[in-house]
Amino acid sequence: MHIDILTLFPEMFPGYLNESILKRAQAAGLLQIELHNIRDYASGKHRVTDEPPYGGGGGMVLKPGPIFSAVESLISNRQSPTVARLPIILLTPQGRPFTQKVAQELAQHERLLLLCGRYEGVDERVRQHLVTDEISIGDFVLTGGELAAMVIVDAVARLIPGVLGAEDAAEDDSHATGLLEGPHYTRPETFRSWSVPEVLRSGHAANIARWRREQALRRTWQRRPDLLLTAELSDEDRWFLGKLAAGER
Ligand code: 6GU
Repeated sequence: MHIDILTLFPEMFPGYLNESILKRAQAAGLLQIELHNIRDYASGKHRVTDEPPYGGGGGMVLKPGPIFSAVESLISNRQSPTVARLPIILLTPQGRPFTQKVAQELAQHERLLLLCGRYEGVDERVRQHLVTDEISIGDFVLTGGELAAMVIVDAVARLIPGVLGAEDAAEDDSHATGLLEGPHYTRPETFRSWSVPEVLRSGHAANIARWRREQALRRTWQRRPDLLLTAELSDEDRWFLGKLAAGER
């Protein structure tokens, strides 16, 4: 997958993107990230990228010119099928909420373009005539879209086949199954008198799988009961939730 990121602050990115799994994904050729400074596409001696809003009211608004120029220089070949369906995504608190489902949807594309908003906002003509999608990472306000872009790159990249060690490692993730994940344990067997649950040391695969499922159901019921309304649940799951609700488990 190829991801172009347009930002006024490209230097915010390399520290995060060039470590760990994302570093390995890029080295393996599974992920290419290209950073583009919007200022490089601004005209005039001072390369101005933002101006006060028409009508007054303080703050600064990103000008349309540099953003259109930057995007158009990246997608000059509009005939290519990849470019025709290329998502051009504005990161903004007014966007649609980012979820694991949206990450899975974006992971299907060969290429993405992420446009980081800044200051008070972006000229409305960018929204109306350039971007194809707007995404927010939650109900809070950041100083700009850069952190949101990194969040999206991270969540999407780990869904690309081959990026995680075991191919199915993303399948049991919290949210991927519609439930939160249950607890994990590693060595030592007893730490400060606290022991690992017996079932995990039993070697009985079916019992372990059932225990993990029940722990995931329990944790979701305790912390995010809203998720149970849309999760895929078996009859056995519903029986267990019934016991939980009755205070019997
Ligand atoms: Cl995408 N941008 C900004 N500036 N703030 C946010 C956000 C995005 N998502 C949540 N808050």
